[in-house]
Amino acid sequence: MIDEFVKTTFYQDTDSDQYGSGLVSTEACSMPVGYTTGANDCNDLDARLNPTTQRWIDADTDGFSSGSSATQCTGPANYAMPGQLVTTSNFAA
Ligand SMILES: [Ca+2]
Ligand SMILES: [Ca+2]
Repeated sequence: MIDEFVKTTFYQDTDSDQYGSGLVSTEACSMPVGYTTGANDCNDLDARLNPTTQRWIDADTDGFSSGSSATQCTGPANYAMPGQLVTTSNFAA
């Protein structure tokens, strides 16, 4: 039996990066404008920050990346987004 009145929880997506903050949620049959299905945005005020954010490892914090990267929403202090680092020969944006 199909229940046509099943509601799904949607989470507010303030920065429109398709990841919700989890702070504000609503239940609806279809996704409201400004909402999304996930609640895994570590910063819902900055569209550059979400679980697919690529961070470059700058182990010695000299502003140059070692060329290694990790994809995660929040990162340690020695991880930086491409725009925060000085380009080096082994830096691939
Ligand atoms: Ca978001
Ligand atoms: Ca975000």
